[in-house]
Amino acid sequence: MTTHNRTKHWQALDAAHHVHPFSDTAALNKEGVRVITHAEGVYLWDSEGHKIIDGMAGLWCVQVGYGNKELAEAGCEALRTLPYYNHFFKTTNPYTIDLAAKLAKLLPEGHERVLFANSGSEANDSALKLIRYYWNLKGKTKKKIHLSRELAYHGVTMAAASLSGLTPMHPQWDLPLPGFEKVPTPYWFGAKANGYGDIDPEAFGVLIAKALEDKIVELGPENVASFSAEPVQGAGGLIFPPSTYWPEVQRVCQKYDVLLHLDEVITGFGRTGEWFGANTYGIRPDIMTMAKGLSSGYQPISAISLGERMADTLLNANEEMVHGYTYSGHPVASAVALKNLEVMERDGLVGRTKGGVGAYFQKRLRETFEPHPLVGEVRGLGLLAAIELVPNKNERAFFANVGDVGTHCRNYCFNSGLISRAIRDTMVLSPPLTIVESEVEEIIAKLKSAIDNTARDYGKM
Ligand code: PXG
Repeated sequence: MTTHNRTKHWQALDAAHHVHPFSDTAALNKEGVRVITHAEGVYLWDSEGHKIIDGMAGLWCVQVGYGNKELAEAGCEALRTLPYYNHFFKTTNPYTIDLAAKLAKLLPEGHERVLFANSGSEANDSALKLIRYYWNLKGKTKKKIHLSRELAYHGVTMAAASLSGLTPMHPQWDLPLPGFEKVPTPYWFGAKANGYGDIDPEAFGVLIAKALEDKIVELGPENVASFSAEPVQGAGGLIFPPSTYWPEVQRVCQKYDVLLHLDEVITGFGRTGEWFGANTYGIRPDIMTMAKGLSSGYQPISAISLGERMADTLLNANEEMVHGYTYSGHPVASAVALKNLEVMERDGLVGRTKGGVGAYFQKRLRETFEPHPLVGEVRGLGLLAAIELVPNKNERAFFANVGDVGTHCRNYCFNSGLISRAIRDTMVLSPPLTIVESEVEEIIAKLKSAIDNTARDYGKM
């Protein structure tokens, strides 16, 4: 078969049998999917032989880049030695033991105990169950409401989607479930457009934390179980909170005895230049969830870590904890995740994300895009960045048809061989932590060309 016929063959079979996540199946099949066949470093190749630079590290997860042989070999070795066994029958395995111990060393202070699951959604679902169990054990059985934020993304299970604050995720499934309440997001760039006036970032951070406090008081602290949040909101548009926000949130949660759940699914494992977003912002969570970068996406695995307070209560209940998955702590996934953390540590990937290539990435993005007529803000930390495309450069207002300009720009990126995500009209980057300066330059050049073309098409240049 020729390359092109091979692509057609795969596209036809995919259209006939494979239902894609977050997709309009009929529209997708009309357009035809792109078949990704292999990957190396920061590059992907499709079945037509096109080379694509992956500015998103897959779905914000491939920390060590593609094609890492050490991770592949660790997985193979586990597949040959112990392809599967569970932890239910008073049993364990060396890979999962070593991974748990390694995590205990890397996690924020007090987080010594971990449970495993297979995705970010499952980890968050599990976290909410553990929070309920905690309050039940404490005899505070009225504490049932789970708070989270507008524009939050916490996954797609019934509970994780209920926790999510991206409203299009709800109506198809009659969600959110009862007992899930939302509070505002500390999205300063959108503050003016969202009716908060011309407020400075620090005052805005305090105001939004106060809205959490007001909500807790309104609902009655005796009814509020937890507050869940991403240290930096990812899929909601890369929202970096003002410096005043997290200290205030921490104080509010403590004051009203509300458990603080940090969703580190994107921010974990070096993304912001520290091992966890908790380190970056000085947050002391009661419970944390992580996935993605834990295995660099090479295997599906996630984890839930318990802070001291929750661990002491849950693990000294003197009864069976009735929770766990067939694949909790899967030996192959554990072996790959362990090797991933060892490689990240040995190669100093977190340090280079903060001071080395991460600092270079931030500086070059700002130099290139801050002066651009279509750009309202460039924000970022480590190897995470967002570029707001706006109608009037200095006004912090959005386009009327939210998402059109972003999608237009994203299409230019795709067609030039760059994967960047458009969230509303915000262009987002989250490349592998192994990226080098010349690859940063390639991403910037392609994105610049896409933004220039978009600006011309919309009469802004
Ligand atoms: N929490 C956060 C903060 C996430 O970003 C999840 C939980 C759920 O993880 P799983 O493994 O169940 O998918 C995520 C996932 C996007 C995009 O387009 C983002 C995610 C997933 C799919 C698409 O930005 N994040």
